[in-house]
Amino acid sequence: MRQRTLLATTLREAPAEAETASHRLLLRAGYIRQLAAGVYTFLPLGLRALRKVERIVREEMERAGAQEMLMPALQPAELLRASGRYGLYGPDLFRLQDRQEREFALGPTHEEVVTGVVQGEIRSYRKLPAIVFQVQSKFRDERRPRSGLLRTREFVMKDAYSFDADWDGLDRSYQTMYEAYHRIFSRCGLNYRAVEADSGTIGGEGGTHEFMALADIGEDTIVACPHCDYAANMEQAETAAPDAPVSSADGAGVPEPVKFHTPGIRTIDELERQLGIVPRELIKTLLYVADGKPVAVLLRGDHTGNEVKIKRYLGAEQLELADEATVRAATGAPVGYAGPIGLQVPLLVDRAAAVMPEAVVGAGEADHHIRHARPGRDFALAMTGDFRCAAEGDCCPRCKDGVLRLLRGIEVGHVFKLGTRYSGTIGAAFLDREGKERTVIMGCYGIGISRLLAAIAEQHHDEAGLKWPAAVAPFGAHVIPVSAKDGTQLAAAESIYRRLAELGVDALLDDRDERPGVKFKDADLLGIPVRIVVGKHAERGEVEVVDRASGTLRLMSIEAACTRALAYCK
Ligand code: 9G3
Repeated sequence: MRQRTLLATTLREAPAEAETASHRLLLRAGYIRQLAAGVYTFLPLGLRALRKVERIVREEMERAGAQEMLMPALQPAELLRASGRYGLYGPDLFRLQDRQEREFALGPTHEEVVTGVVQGEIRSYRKLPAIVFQVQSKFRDERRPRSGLLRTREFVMKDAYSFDADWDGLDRSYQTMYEAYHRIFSRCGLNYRAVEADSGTIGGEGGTHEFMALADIGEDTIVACPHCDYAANMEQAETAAPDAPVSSADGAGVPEPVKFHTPGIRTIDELERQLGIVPRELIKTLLYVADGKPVAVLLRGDHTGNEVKIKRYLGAEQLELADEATVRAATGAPVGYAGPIGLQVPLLVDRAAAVMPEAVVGAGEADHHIRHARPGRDFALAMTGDFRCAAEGDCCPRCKDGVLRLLRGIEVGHVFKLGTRYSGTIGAAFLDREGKERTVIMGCYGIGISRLLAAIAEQHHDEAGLKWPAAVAPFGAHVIPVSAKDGTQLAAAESIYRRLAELGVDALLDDRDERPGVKFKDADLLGIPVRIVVGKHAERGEVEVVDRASGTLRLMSIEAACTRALAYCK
């Protein structure tokens, strides 16, 4: 394409609200433009890159045996009601009415729709397994859209769904898709981890994995062991069972609990700064409300409560920290002084707290704490479990050798074993080889295509601009005549542009009447991986080949330069 016609103006700087690199650079380089909060236009450059990502996804989905289809964005509300999700997602769901005031939603995902469609097409075990996928816009009214394409209210998703006759079949489909995801993210040049995850609100009975692009601005925290391949989303990450209590079994050496005056000392930090009590010597008592009922969670002072684990243990739908009034009502003490001794609410004790020989705890009375509280002696250990977040430095719960590290990630893919969560409610059955009716076993597999493009940009840029991996770059090469006036350079650039087209390299020719500095600054912003600069050497039939990622520059013949550019596209 000729850059003179390209619909893309580069900006000297991005708007103030653009904090992340991909947001700033995709705007400055003319890839996207914001229409509304979390709603973006893909200009030609952005769409070309998006299409490159889609092509990789399609190729790997088809290689995995999935068939592409396309479902509507408009979904009748009664379909979402049938699966119980019309209310579940509340304000996140875009709702609208048609001219007869019939209720619809703009599809945030398509489990219900695809189950109904496939039910109509598959009646016999002979048609199973089946995997279908689509690449389509999804709509979710995010409370806080942000970071450009990383969190939008309309986005492009590849969503795939597998249908099997039994659980073994689902395991095979899941494994096939899991491996396809590895190929997709590798081909996109992404630095990513597949992590064990929590199935959250989607339901389903099986495992689930998330694919996380490593990035400091990532919203998710990953726990990873450098020694074995254990990696999990922080929400789900197990913690190693602590060593058994070291002190004598009956704690004979532990004195009776002693209350002491701690006026105005309400936080762990103040206990440490004013009384020298370190967090590891404490057991903190967190009050939660689970489905309306107060529960106390006891954790060692330096640990953090994991609400996904607590919720799962209690089988609770709703879980939130108790407010001040609830803490007072349940514990008789203000926040900061709640303690386990004599507390009349269920106690969930994290394993690491349960094995402490003794601890400082809140006294359940304003301005007082208690020393020498002993788990099991002074308060019950009826409900002990893993209720804490894994922490940097924990030993790996799998190999027990590695020391866990925390990484930040952007979720770009998520694969789920759904089981009969939708086929059971929407109804998708088949006749097995004995003619018996059975419910299909499903899996679902998502990739945020537009988010993936932004994640790649987050990992591939420098202060001058984007640095696309060749596989997703909007053009295969950038041909730049240095002088817009020099006939030799222009002619050489034109012939290179034509030669590249013959070789099948889709190039961008900077034919603009601009100063060299402007052309090079823009080329740095656009981030096309290889640049052929046609300068004064053109008289001798030589051009510069510049590698955008490394900055290396090499002088070579025009033919060699074209061959070199072709090599990038392989
Ligand atoms: C909704 C709304 C938001 C949602 C969902 C439904 C997330 C919802 C989870 C998934 C699960 C899988 C198929 C591809 C892979 C991911 N946010 N999820 O179901 F109504 Cl408003 O989308 N879907």
